[in-house]
Amino acid sequence: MRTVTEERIIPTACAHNCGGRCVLMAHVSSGRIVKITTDADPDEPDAPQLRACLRGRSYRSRVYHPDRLQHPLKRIGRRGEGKFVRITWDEALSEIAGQIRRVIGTYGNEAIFFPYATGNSGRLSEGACMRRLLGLLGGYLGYYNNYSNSANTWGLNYTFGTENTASSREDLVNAKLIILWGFNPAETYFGTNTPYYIQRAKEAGAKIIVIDPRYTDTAVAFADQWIPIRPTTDNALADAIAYVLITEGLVDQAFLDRHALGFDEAHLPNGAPAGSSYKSYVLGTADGISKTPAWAEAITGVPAQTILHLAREYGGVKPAAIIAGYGPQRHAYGEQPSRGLATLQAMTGNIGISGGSAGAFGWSGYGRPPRVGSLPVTNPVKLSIPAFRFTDAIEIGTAMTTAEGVQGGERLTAPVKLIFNLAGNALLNQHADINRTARLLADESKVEFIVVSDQFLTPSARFADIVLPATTWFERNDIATPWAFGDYALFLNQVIEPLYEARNPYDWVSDLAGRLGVGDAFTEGRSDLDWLRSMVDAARQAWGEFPAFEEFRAKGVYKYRHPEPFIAFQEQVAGGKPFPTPSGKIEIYSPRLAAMGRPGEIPAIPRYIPAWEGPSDPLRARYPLQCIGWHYKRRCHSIYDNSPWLEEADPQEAWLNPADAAKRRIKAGDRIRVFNDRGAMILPVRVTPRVMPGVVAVPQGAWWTPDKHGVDQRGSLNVLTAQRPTPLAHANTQHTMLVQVEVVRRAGPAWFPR
Ligand SMILES: Nc1nc2c(c(=O)[nH]1)N[C@H]1C(S)=C(S)[C@@H](COP(=O)(O)OP(=O)(O)OC[C@H]3O[C@@H](n4cnc5c(=O)[nH]c(N)nc54)[C@H](O)[C@@H]3O)O[C@H]1N2
Ligand SMILES: Nc1nc2c(c(=O)[nH]1)N[C@H]1C(S)=C(S)[C@@H](COP(=O)(O)OP(=O)(O)OC[C@H]3O[C@@H](n4cnc5c(=O)[nH]c(N)nc54)[C@H](O)[C@@H]3O)O[C@H]1N2
Ligand code: SF4
Ligand SMILES: [Mo]
Repeated sequence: MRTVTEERIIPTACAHNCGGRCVLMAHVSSGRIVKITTDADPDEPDAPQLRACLRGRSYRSRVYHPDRLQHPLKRIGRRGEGKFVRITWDEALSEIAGQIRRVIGTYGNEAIFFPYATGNSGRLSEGACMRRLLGLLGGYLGYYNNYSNSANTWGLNYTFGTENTASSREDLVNAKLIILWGFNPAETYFGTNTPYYIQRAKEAGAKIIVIDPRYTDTAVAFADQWIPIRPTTDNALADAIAYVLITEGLVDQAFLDRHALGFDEAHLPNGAPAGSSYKSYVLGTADGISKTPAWAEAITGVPAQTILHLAREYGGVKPAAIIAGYGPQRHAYGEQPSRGLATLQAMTGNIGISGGSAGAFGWSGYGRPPRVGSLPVTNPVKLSIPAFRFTDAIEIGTAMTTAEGVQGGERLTAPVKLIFNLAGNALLNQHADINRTARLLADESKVEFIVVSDQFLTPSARFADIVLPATTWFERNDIATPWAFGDYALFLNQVIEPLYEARNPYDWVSDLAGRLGVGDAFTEGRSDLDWLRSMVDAARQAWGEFPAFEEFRAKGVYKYRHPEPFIAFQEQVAGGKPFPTPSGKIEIYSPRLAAMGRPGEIPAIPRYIPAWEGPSDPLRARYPLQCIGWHYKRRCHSIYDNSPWLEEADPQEAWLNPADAAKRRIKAGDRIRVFNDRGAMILPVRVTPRVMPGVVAVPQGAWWTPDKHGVDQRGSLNVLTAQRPTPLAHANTQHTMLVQVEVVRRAGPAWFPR
């Protein structure tokens, strides 16, 4: 007779780095997760349910995936070849301890690096624990920036004096017009429930316009109008909108006079040359070119009439919000859209008011609520590099200087020799120019040792010397909080015992710390639960209503409630407080940027700069199509690429306009080769008018799967992207590339890696 064990329901969470974080309820029977459900609390306007999406709901398919890493591995073949043998944790940790001692002894702590990695956003993640340990051992080479929005944050800092420029989402309902500019929250969320707030605004009567080369899911769900635009040309559209606002008297001059620097000649700072204001640039006083809608049409592909109507609409309705995603800034000169859209917001006086907007949709936090703290880490090494330039640090080592973005010193004092790639796939797959990165990593005379912790043998893990099998959220306790917008905290309860030989980060790093003689300093005599308890105690000190540890744990979620929406820069605009820039104004003209003396790439005012590999690059003779990526609903970056459930829901395919397909005799259902000088990939095509002519769009995050000729067989976008950073922020430009596309009629190579 079959015994039926009672089903228990344990609160835990999905903490993928999609910007959201959602409630998961794990149903367990006989020690096995049999079902996942989600938030069943009442859905209240000031505390909406945190319902999981398809990805989170299929987390069970990750936990019990047949390819889960089961035990530690040690490389035996050439690096990157993917040949490993099974070893014990004891062997793995003594090898790692030995490598840490050797590298610190030979090269110094500055030779140890952690690439960007967002796979585990818990408070006790592998990255948090290992940074704490290495801090106790003298430190490691740090990084600044991220892969998400660094061109944007630099642009915002130079304009507003801070990157925390966003109002809270509850305020969207007060906007009469919302322009979603390269923003696709129906797929990317940017915080659980962002589409819900847009829906509320729509129901309250807001008109919604989407500006994107693709007719996105967001456009399908919400848009009254879709304006397709050529990638990299957003500033030309912004400049032409500004032209119409100026010439038709739609500028809020009183706002600019009070709050802005350098919009017009009368408000230029001392020392700025005559003719250098934004208005002079737009009207063509300085260069003889008026930035008219007709001028912008030729660049952007947006008809002049459409631009005229858009400008009249944005200048004629108040309050109106421009909500930009990060798509427009993950490009060559990505700092410019950040500053250009801020200038339009200032020109219409939509900053600091309810229903308006400032800057792009930020996630760095708008100052509320007090967040749950993290594991204390102190890094004695002060040197750091831009996150996106770690392969440059590998390639040129101590020749890397402030010119390549080194901070905290003039130059690197050691080459990168030991890498800890923990819960990340940006060692290879998510970083630009995979073929170049693979060549650099394969060279054992450069990086001497690579440790990877993951749940799967990802393309990055294949380049490891030691692979450590990681637990999933369901196998450990932790706390997670979302990007800025979600006013809540989640407790992830352990649901099942760790599978196979997978170990929790706090557990194996404590073990490693012991081997390196700093066990007590690392743990301070505390268990993982003790640390989580101390974080909750501190959160309670700062926010009296935060529940006690056991109560929080039992419930699994705490939702903060706020009586009013947060309006960014209200204190400055209504209260007369200065903006946190050196001049106290919104710096449309930035004296700090002017002082850099590189006006061609880093202008003092925002402006359209034709991109490398953009629509006017002569390289288009060989590679005529602009290729962009996007963050796809069926994956979180590369996570779930190996999930058959999600592949069935949303396959990996390239979008191509019917006109471009017809020119190349490509039909629906064909397989196509997408290629440029850096690489080639083969994947199925979706012939669709949902992408504008001249653009091919490939969802980013597929696992690199090269055949023996180096041609990727999966559609892993970074075989085509370039390791070329933006000029100011040193940020990634992974949406900027030119390609050619052809149909694949038969198997066989057409491309070889350099
Ligand atoms: N499902 C899912 N959600 C995610 C993630 C994920 O991997 N999967 N990742 C999360 C992370 S870490 C991040 S940083 C964010 C990323 O969020 P974003 O960077 O905003 O997302 P993208 O999809 O790259 O770009 C947004 C839109 O910009 C468009 N776009 C591209 N180039 C241009 C351009 O030149 N001009 C204009 N106007 N539009 C352009 C794209 O077609 C896309 O629809 O998403 C987060 N959310
Ligand atoms: N072409 C192109 N490339 C891009 C982007 C783009 O738009 N276009 N976007 C960029 C952006 S915005 C970002 S944020 C980066 C993201 O880059 P990454 O942070 O590297 O993203 P993921 O692919 O999600 O890698 C996370 C890894 O962690 C593993 N993992 C998950 N949970 C755990 C855990 O609990 N423990 C351990 N040890 N491992 C775990 C997963 O299996 C996965 O391999 O990608 C960037 N790359
Ligand atoms: S992937 Fe993001 S939106 Fe989906 S369940 Fe997880 S945290 Fe929520
Ligand atoms: Mo990101």
